[in-house]
Amino acid sequence: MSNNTISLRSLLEKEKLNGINFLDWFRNLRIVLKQERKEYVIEEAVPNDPGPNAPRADKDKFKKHMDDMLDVGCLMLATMTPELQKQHEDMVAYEMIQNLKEIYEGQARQERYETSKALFQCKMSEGSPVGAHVIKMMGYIQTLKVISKYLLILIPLPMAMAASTKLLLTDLASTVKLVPTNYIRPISDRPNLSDIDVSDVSIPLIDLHDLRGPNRSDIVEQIALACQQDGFFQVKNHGVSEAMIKNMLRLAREFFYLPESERLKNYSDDPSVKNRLSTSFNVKTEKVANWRDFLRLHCYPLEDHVNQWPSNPPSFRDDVAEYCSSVRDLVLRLLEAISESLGLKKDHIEKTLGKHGQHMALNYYPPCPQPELTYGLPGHTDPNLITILLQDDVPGLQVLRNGKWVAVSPIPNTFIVNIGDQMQVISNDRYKSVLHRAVVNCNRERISIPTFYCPSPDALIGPAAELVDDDHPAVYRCFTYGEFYDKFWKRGLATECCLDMFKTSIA
Ligand SMILES: O=C(O)CCC(=O)C(=O)O
Repeated sequence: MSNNTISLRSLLEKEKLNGINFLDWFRNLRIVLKQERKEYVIEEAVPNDPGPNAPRADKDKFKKHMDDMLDVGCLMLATMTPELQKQHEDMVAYEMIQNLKEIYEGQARQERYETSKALFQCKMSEGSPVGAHVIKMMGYIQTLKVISKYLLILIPLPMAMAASTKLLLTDLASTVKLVPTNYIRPISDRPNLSDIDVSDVSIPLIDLHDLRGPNRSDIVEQIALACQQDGFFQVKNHGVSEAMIKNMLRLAREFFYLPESERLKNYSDDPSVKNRLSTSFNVKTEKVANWRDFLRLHCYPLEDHVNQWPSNPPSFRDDVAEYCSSVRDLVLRLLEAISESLGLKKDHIEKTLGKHGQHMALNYYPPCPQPELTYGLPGHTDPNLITILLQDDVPGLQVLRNGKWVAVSPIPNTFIVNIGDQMQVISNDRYKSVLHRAVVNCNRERISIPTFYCPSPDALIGPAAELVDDDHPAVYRCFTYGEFYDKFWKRGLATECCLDMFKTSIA
């Protein structure tokens, strides 16, 4: 370390980071790291260990990153107040910076908001001198200037600009080297990708071939077990042709590859618009965005919706309509089997649905430069009755099992079926609506196409009478699906299940 470096480091030591001086401290830190050629450790996430068999150059590069990261981390801790040290001592340099930015960016935005409000509300009182009023206004303007400069340092300019000019993630993702700050999850809520179980047998695979044959009761038994234990299962020989599946995935990809201007013809950020292209989950209400664009389509009855679907690619409407009908047949077969598996009449569930709805989402998850900081979709349960998910060959779906996230490896030509909140209610908690989430990766885009089957908004949902007795009292009160769905959208995607609000007794 040169003398020069030592004197530069003393810049930081002179005035320790205490919160209010973050802007100056951060600027000085960058100067020191620039001079030491170590700025990259606060800009890049911790790299993966290349392993013992990696080429020498990769191993050396990894070791250098680790050494520099440790060095910079110690420097940062040594130049903070003890309170900030305590908050950051278990983090590496990169995480410390992300955390500090989150804390101080929020503060700066709040301050900008309050100051702008004060400026707009600043009125000259009658009879008071003009000069005093002007000086007060100029004070606010000066404060706003300082805060704006501060925010630009926190959010690197190209990112801030890109984030503000693109409506869809698809058109932003390829222009950024780092995840823009509005996609970064708090440290306590990140996917922790290195701690995931990857297993081919993560959820049961059920062959539906014999559902109409002599082995029906055996298949129904397998479905019952999967719904009780996992809330998720995969199905093969489901009756939707391989060609149709392939074509559906191809159409989805072609749609998201259309030029921005063509795609944007379908854009809306209003959740009450039934057929629309949008991004994240609910951009109007959410605090942190998700790394996903999606095309939402209502598909039953088809003739009510198909004319509002995208007309490009040219075969989109006809081919997607065919796919929807085929998936509907599959759902109806599954609903019969599930009713039977609960000991109910075959048509119990279908009858409960009223004038039921079928929606689908075409989810597009572009490659993400820092997948460990964000989600495609965070953990949630599905508010509907049952979901039939088609995914391409890129892993991303994870299911919560015994308190641990388990990755579901894609199997070609299978669907993933999961129990939604309404099925949990009808079954009086025998069947589970389970938390699941979608994570992203830095190399490959991913497409998933869930079909959601829903009761009609006025359908009365409650535990089936046959499943309630003295030993199994009703866990939920009766409610309309409309009431449930409304609550679900208002509260957004959250890991606490919306169902708790409908329990007969709050545990
Ligand atoms: O992309 C996935 O695998 C999951 C999608 C999902 O959970 C949803 O759209 O609700």
